[in-house]
Amino acid sequence: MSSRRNFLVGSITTAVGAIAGYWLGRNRAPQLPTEIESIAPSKKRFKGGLVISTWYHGLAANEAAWDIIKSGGRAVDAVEQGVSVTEADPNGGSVGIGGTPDREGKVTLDACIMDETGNAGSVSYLENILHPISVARKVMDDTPHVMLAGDGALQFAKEQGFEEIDLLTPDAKARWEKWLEEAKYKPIINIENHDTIGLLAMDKEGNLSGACTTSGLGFKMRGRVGDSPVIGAGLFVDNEFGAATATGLGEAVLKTCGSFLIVELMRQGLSPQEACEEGVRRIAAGQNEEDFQIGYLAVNKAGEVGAYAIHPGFEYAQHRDGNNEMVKVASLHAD
Ligand code: SD4
Repeated sequence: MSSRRNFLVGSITTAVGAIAGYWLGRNRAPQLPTEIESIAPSKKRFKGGLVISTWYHGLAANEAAWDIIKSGGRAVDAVEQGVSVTEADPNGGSVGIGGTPDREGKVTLDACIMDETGNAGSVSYLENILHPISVARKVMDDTPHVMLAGDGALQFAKEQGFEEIDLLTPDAKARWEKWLEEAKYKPIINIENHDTIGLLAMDKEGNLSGACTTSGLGFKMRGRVGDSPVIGAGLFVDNEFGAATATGLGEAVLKTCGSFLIVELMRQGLSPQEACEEGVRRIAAGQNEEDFQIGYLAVNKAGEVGAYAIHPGFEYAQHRDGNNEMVKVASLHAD
């Protein structure tokens, strides 16, 4: 009896194992070889120092970042200082003070930072703090966490000595009041809604870091968080291969893990330009991309830079070899 039961249990187990094995085998993606030549980090290493950042406000941000890089400082300090310039500029309209508010008239900020060790910190839905990037840096350096949100992020910021201030400038308030007249919620390509700063820097040790900070989509729903504070979406750094950042409609970047995808493509051997183009194509493949803008910016360890957008209009600022200048970016659609 007992041997019959053992036999039955054994047979059932074998049958279930065989079926599971069949299905697993059938559904499993082909195994990648454990060693892929293109995954070896490139031997070409750039050591001249380099700063790149999204949009025109990147010029001023790059200068502040370059001050740190040129004197031999760390890339992570450079990216924090760089984007702090944009956060403190009340005329920007999309980052820090002066940022466009949400539908309720509240300015809510998202920011993240990632260093050369793969460490990362982030805040989202943070109100009343001038420098969300520095709070994100504190989250990275002084807590065991990666991301703090909303009231908890504000509480942490205050505990760390950050002062609360009103971020809604008269200009931003006027934009909101104008918007309330029709209260239409439609992402607009390139203008008004899109001006996040994503800044990537390579220091003279050849180490990479990145920062990304924004007030997010103008007139967003209260509580809405975009891609910019999400590691792997708005920003990703892999110090062996490269770094990438995103600007534009965060939902599309979130759904494709945009910046991680681009860095991963560089890891697989693509150039920064090829990787950004593929990242944009990946978004365009699944969505109605005529209606919104995405811009990607990336750099690899060799110091090669790439950028690509869905629509014309995206540009980035590049500080290299003593020159800080704007570079226009090619796009998928000619418009
Ligand atoms: C967001 N990606 O919150 C941000 C907006 C942006 O340039 O990039 N603007 O979706």
